[in-house]
Amino acid sequence: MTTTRTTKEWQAADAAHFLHPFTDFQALARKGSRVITRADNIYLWDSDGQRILDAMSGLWCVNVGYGQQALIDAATRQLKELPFYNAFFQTATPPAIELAELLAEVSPPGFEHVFFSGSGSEGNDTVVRMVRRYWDILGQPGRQVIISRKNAYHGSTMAGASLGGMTGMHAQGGLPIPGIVHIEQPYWFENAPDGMSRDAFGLLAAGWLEDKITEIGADKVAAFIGEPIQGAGGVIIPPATYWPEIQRICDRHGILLVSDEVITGFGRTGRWFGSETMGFKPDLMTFAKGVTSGYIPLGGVMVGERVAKVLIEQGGEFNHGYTYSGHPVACAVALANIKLVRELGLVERVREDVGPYLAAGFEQLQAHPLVGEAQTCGLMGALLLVKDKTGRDGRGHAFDAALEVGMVCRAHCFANGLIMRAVGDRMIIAPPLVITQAQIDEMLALIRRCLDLTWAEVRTPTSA
Ligand code: PXG
Repeated sequence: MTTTRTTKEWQAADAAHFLHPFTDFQALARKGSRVITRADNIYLWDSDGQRILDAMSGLWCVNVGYGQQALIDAATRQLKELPFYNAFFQTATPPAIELAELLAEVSPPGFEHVFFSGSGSEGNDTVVRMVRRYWDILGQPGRQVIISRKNAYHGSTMAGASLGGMTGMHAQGGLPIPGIVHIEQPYWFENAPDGMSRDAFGLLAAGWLEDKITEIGADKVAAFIGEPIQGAGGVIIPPATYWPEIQRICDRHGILLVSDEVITGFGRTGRWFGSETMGFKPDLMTFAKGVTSGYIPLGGVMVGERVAKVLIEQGGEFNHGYTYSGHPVACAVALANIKLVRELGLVERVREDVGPYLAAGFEQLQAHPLVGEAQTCGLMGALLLVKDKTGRDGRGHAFDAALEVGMVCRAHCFANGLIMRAVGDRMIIAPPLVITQAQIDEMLALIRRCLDLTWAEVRTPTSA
């Protein structure tokens, strides 16, 4: 049980003992953490009693919203029945077996097997181990290199951060580890040459993968990994031509294709998995977050037929696994969560109802003087804040990064009871999939107010 304290008391204890992730510890200690004490549906409350609309689903994970009794009951029942047993030494527990079965059911055809981890980062560590082992078993141990993309996010373990393309992370700790290389991302605003359509740019950007394969030699490349839509990188939605072309390139060179579905899995884009929305068929899919709606940690890798067959039939022992691979309480919560997603029809709802409704709302925001690009896919969305909207084929020009316009906007969001993330000058949202049309209206009104406040603060005489 936690005690009841004032905000100041929480902040003092927090600063004294708790090292937060991705945080300048001293700066936070000066300012004091925002302490979240409870939540319901799509709303949070902080220790001062302020209500906040959570347009980020916690951290891209609380897909069914807060306070779902079915998940709470599933955890309670399982904690009483069997709080832990492992899956090593030829044992298993009923929730892990049933979840493996259900995951195979909701995954695209050809995914009949799963390897469980405790998080998305661990899932991607498993991916690295598994793809290298795959080529090893096939007698091609030279195929070691995994190609990823700049600005990708694949986690914060040594392998996860190496697969990721965040320069700030690589700068700390001697990363990436050997055998991981990066190509440019399919970000039209930054990377498309002038005069090029989005679709033509999608093909150009996919071609960078083929260039890299040629440079390294296909016989050295194990796999390509990508998020169907880059999440932490700023909700970068690639042109429709991009992923099918990536698929063709991987097929042509026999390279494994890995879809990191940690954010895009379990309905976020209007299909069960983002690779289905983006039109490609991966060999492996990493998942976490939405599998339990974040109520309890769980991750893993869906293993497609091509890899599963080799691992199972020719592999012998795979020397890899975690204490919490298939944790029974986490698996019980995931089972309840996936059943609830089905019962509430959330995947179809995102595709046919709230997704299109959000898209229409974002289209109207496009007219705001600050908004250069407003894009959504399902219930992921990004607003790019720009200095002006003319030139460069209508893309306009970015603000000077030193102005930190995204952070200005984020501060207005916090002050107005809205959680929206800033990635550079991209303002991003990923609200719970249970959000209603009326709640989307409420969220859009808050966003508009915060854009107006930001505009009033940053507009200059030269701004259009
Ligand atoms: N893959 C992807 C695509 C992710 O988004 C991970 C792997 C790692 O998952 P774990 O469970 O190990 O954290 C993630 C996590 C942000 C932010 O700032 C995003 C994530 C994590 C922390 C912050 O948007 N995504």
